[in-house]
Amino acid sequence: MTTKVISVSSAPFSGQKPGTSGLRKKVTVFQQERYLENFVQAIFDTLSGQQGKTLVVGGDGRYYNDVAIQTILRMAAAAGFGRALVGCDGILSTPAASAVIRKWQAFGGLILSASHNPGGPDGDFGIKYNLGNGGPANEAFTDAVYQRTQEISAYRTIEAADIDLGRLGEFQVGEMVVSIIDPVADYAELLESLFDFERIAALLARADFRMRFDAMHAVTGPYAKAILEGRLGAPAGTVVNGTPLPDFGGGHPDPNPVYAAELVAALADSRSGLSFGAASDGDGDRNMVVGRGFVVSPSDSLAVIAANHALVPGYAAGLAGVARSMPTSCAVDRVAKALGIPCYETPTGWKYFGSLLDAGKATICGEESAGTGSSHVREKDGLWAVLYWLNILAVRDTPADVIVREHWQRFGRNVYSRHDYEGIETAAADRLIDGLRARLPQLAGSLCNGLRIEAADDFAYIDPVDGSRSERQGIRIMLDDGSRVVFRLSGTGTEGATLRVYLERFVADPSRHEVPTQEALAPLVQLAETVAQIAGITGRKKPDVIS
Ligand code: VG1
Ligand code: CO
Repeated sequence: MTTKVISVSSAPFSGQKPGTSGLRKKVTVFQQERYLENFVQAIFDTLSGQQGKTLVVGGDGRYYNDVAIQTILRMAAAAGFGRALVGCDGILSTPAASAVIRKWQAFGGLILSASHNPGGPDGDFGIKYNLGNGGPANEAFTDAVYQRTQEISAYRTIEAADIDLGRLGEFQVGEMVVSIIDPVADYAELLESLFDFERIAALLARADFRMRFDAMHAVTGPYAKAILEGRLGAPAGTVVNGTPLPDFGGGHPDPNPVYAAELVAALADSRSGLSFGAASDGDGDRNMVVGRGFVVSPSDSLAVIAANHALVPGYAAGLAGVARSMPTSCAVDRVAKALGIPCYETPTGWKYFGSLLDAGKATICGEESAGTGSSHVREKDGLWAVLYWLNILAVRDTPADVIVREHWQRFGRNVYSRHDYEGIETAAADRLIDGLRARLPQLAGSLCNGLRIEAADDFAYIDPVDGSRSERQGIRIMLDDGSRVVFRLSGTGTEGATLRVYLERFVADPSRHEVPTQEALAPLVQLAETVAQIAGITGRKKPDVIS
């Protein structure tokens, strides 16, 4: 007997436009009747050929994850999917979802996460669709989904009871088979194929090496425990805050020096006995790497990872190329030059790396926002980056801070920082960016606060594989000494606007490498204020978060 598909009449909601990484809204917005259903239906309507195929479903465990999964499973059955692979308890980190899609050759996946945004009943929820390559859908797809949300008149579902997400095994939702899978196994196996687990295990067993991994009560807890404390034998307690909580313990699961301050403080305190620290974000795709009293900047981390690839089994054969998002520092460009490989510069968001990875043009990619990853999946991958670092530390037997300092000695230092102004009025943020855009022609070639602006533009990108063009991806002010100031508005926030100001200055002279970052960048901060009138337009005198 075939299960009856029920069509429920609906009407469009405004604003269902995916941002940098999927649709993110307050939980209360998603809880409106038909809101989630409309968006999921718009995705399914944009697909073709899913009949009988496999859909991967999982999320970062935040509040509303379980409710959304049950709804999605019924709708997936109505849309004709033959099978759904769902992480046990609804858990799948973003990189693990990517790995599962690839390994089982699924048609695609729905990942439920608002990543680094806070969770809980008053927090944020999010959803994004990943394609069969395991990577986030491209702009053409997300634009089509948005179009569809604006004209939707019904969604389709079936009548079926909720299933128990906490039990491994096979279940039936209408005609569709649901396999509840171990969320860690496929992913752990993949990482084990890339890194020298024996050497890492030996490092973790040393009495003079102690590590702490802060999972920030988010999704990486079970993964880090299984891999670090399980397969690699790190002492119990290496992973802290390792149980995913629906509200992340009230915290902000963003691994940066502000929101992971405790970890940074522990590494700065010699009494802790710690030699290496790491953390990851809500959905497990970001990473933070901390040495003794030393936070590794994500842009430097990307460069170090590329420069040391020969030490890591999965990459020892060489890198096809590297890629970074435009606002990410140019440190990795210098490594690519030395290696004689191409370096691609893309707009912000992992979706732009997918086509480079698929085409074999890049092997390693990264973003300044603590995201690093490689061709092993099509997402950034927090634990991957941490294991990569552990592999380097194990082979070089050198502390993390020394590795970075030696890197600067060899390549020079791209001093870098990002200043975020959060929750500013949307109208003011738009005014600021529009004003900058209008002044671009005058800025290029001008002298400002005694600094020579060589070029100023609004970054546009043409995908070298499919030729698609993305415009208005960030205002760049480039100085004649290679320094840069970049302005863009966040596409992941849910309240007002967040202005991101990215500052970068190249320092070749080793005797100046230890100058404190904010001090070295002070003239650029002033320049940003002068050209953008941040205080004047937004009323903010200083940023909320400096990373
Ligand atoms: C931010 C970061 C970007 C990252 C995106 C998703 O976007 O800047 O580099 O790809 O978050 O990361 P935005 O538009 O707010 O600047 V995650 O870990 O939230 O999926
Ligand atoms: Co994330």
